[in-house]
Amino acid sequence: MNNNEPNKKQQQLDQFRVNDKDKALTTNQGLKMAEDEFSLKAGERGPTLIEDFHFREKMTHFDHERIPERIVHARGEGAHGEFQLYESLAEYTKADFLNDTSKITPVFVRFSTVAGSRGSADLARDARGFSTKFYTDEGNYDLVANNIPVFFIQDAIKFPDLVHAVKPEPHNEMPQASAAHDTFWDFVANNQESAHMVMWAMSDRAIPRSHRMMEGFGVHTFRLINKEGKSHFVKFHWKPVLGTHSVVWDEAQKINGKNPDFHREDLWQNIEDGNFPEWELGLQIIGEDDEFKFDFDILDPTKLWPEEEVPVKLVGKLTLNRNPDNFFAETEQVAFHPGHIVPGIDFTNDPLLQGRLFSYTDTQLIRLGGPNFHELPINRPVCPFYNNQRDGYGRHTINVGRVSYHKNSLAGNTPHTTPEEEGGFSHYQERVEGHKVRARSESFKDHFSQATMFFNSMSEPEKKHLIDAMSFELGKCKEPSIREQVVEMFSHVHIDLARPVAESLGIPVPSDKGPYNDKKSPALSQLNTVMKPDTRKVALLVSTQDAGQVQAVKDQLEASGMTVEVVAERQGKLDGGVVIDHKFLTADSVLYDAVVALSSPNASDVYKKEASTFLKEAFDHVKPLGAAGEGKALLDELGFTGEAGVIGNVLEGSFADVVAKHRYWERELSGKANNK
Ligand code: HDE
Repeated sequence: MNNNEPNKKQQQLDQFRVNDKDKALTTNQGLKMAEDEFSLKAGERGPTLIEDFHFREKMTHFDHERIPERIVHARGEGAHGEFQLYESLAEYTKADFLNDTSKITPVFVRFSTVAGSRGSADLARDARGFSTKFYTDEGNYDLVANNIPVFFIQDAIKFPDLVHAVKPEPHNEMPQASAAHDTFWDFVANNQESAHMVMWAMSDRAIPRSHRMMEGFGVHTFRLINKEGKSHFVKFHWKPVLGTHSVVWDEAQKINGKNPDFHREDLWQNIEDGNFPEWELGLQIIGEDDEFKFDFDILDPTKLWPEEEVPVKLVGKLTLNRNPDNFFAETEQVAFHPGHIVPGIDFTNDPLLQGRLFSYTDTQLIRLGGPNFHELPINRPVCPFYNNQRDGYGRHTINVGRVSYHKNSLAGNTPHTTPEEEGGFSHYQERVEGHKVRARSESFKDHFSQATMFFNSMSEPEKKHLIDAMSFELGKCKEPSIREQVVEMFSHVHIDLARPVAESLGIPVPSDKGPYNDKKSPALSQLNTVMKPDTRKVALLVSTQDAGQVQAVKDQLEASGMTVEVVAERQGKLDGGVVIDHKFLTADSVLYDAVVALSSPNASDVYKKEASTFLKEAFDHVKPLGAAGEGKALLDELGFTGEAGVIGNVLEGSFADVVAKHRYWERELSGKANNK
């Protein structure tokens, strides 16, 4: 913590943290129990007695341990952290946490997949949630974001339809955590506003390497309001300091089997190791006068603001530095809401945002069992809160006095309202007029231009991945008509996308709908992101005789910020004392970013076989490969020497630079790497 200022949220949570270690076991009434293994029975072999209050209490509590999972975003993990501003944004907003650069605002962040159940695997092809609760001195501000900047639909009334379509089908509850089925693609073909987000959902963005290597987007256009009451339109971004990186689809599917908690564990372990994940907060700002200056409607949530047209201003840093103590109490019970705002931030008329403002509290009322979930420790603001709301399930606060209404004379008309000039929230007074209609604005009717821009902006490997992803997903659909409808729809995005997908599905190629726009936004390609070796996980394959070299290689890689795990035939220690983290049985190449092989001349046949399999799979997943000493012979045997991203001696030259590049797509494009 800077300024030696205590973290207010952690101080507050400390009051609720309980450590049972070394304590006497009691009932919930505080009664110390002499026995906890046997229920009370009439005779040693007799029936259990209803009198056994201890058994009843223990079993009843257990019977009620589960709450409904989130209807969407059920699978996720969270972490605590803090946010600090680089420069005052007083010109745009009066929000206190965006004005004062010395202020450190505590945060809680939750990452999630969207479609799968709470126990589903992390590497589903899906959008990711990225929710941040800022515990500001003016109340909680929630930025409930995704890792994709646009959405499938333009109006919240269609959200239940979208979610019904993507979730497992209702008759047999299959498939789990996957959009690769008929109802999802039937929805897409018949709701063509989804075209742009489908492009993102089929791109590498939907299979992130880590939640630490993902962008975040507030999606909607919000408003910033300054002290003078002037409003600017704003879009919020999170830019990961480590860059935006993904895995390949074949790898994703295998990770789901080898370690379904891959992202959860990655976040947890890096925080435990002190590799605190960081993002910069970015703002795109458009003045009120420029609302209609663009070739898209800035209130349409299926459109992004190209960063080349509206630059992203980096204004502060988010750091996650503490894991939760209890998953249920914190990560499961946290309740985010895009309507939790502070003075200086306000809404626009984006019809998707307007509907979200209703949905979140509504769903939380059932999920968290009543109207008092704001009192749960993780949800409490760090500033005081008072009003005339009373009672309901699970009320903690003991409101003293007899006044619970406004206006009153008995309590001097308190709790009182606060004038806007003194920090009270007052809605931005936007002028609105119109007929009551159920309609889509004309300006929302272009569904394809930005989908085409996204396609144009992809590099060659990224285009290939998009085509492969659509071919996979549609290939899993059972109804031929759905494949045809979707391919026809995407011929409006680009024939270079629709044609190869149609060919792979063995269906007629739709007609060319060109000319297509040739607009590009280089910021959309992940090839233009930050490349760093930091926190990359390297498997060091060693045979039992390699002890001497192991430490030298390990030290060198760790000095460049990489994390090294030693993998050998058996667990334990090497002769020199180096700990073997995994044996081949519990490790797999898909769980690492890079592989380095060592081998002594008399390495066993088992080692050679296992190491070759490891290296071969990493090569197919276009990962950096290296060797030291005799290990190079393995690379030679496999024919990998001289290929892009393959280094014969990692002790010479900088393997860190090779790892920083993340993947060597040229192997894939040349057909040398085999991953489907
Ligand atoms: Fe959500 N969304 N959403 N959503 N959403 C929920 O709230 C909803 C949308 C997002 O980590 C639910 O407490 C509607 C966009 C995240 O706890 C629910 C619409 C974006 C999370 C809900 C949207 C999001 C949720 C389910 C269309 C990106 C996880 C559980 C109008 C900007 C929050 C809950 C967490 C969760 C409704 C669209 C992000 C049902 C009606 C767009 C990250 O209220």
